[in-house]
Amino acid sequence: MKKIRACIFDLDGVIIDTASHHFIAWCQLADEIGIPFADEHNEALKGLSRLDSLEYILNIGGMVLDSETKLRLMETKNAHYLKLVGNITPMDVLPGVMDFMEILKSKGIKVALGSSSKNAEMILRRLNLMDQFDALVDGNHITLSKPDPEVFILGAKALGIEPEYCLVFEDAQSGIDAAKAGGFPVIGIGSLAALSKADAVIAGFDGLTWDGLKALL
Ligand code: B16
Ligand code: MG
Repeated sequence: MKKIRACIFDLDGVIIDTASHHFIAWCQLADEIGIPFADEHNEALKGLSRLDSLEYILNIGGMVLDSETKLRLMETKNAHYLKLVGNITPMDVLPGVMDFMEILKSKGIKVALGSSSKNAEMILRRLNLMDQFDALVDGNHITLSKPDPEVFILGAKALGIEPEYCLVFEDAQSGIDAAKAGGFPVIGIGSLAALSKADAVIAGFDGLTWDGLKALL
């Protein structure tokens, strides 16, 4: 394993549990347009862009819509999502994330965000986390979404460090595939069953040390 010189964090489901807010918002939208959508689709949806997520749901219902209607539905989903995240505070940062970021700082490891979300900056501001990142790449900067590696490649470029030295943290299958496609080592955050293609899987950052991390790779 190459020496790790940078870490790239996904946002939703890694730094904060907004993956569940996205899922609830999509469930609300699916219900409004009469498409049955439940837990079994949660994993597949994680990490996909807003448009790819909508297409996934429309496909379940065998529904084909024009682009204007799709835009309207994406706005409705985002309004549901914004309502759900309206009350988040720095207390909602997942356990261990802040401590782990401090460890990275003390080791001189660069840190970037690699998120599909167009709401990423707003969420980071609410969490008071903007200062923790040397580079931010989100849904507003990319043309191809996960599982394409673009988001991580742009993150590595912004940090000036080659992918093989940038460790990605991801909670989504699409994100693990994206990291692998770009030549990044990747740690899955969540369950081994869902993220088996990662180099290692951990439940979260709580208690994670630098030596513990190295032992995983
Ligand atoms: P938005 P991540 C992703 O963020 C979410 O996992 C995914 O559920 C969401 O559809 C996507 O962002 C787009 O989000 O609608 O806010 O632009 O996990 O890549 O940080
Ligand atoms: Mg995620």
